[in-house]
Amino acid sequence: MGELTDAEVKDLFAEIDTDGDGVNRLRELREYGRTHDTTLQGMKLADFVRGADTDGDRRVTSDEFTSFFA
Ligand SMILES: [Ca+2]
Ligand SMILES: [Ca+2]
Repeated sequence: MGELTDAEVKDLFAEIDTDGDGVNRLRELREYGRTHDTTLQGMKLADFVRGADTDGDRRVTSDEFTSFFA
C-alpha cells in the first residue's frame, strides 16, 4: 500500500469508527462500505479485515489499522 499519509490513515480510521470507541468492528466497516465505495483501497472489506486484523478478533484496532497501512 503506502499510498496514504499517517494523517490520512488516522482520518480514515476515524471516519470508519462511527461510535468513536477506537475500534473498527466488522459492522462499522460494513456500514462504511455501504455509504462509500464497497472497497477499501481497492480491497474487499472482508479481505481488508482478514489482512488488518492480526489477532483475529474481527475487530481492527487503531494499532492494527495503522500498521496495516504502514
Ligand atoms: Ca467503533
Ligand atoms: Ca484485532
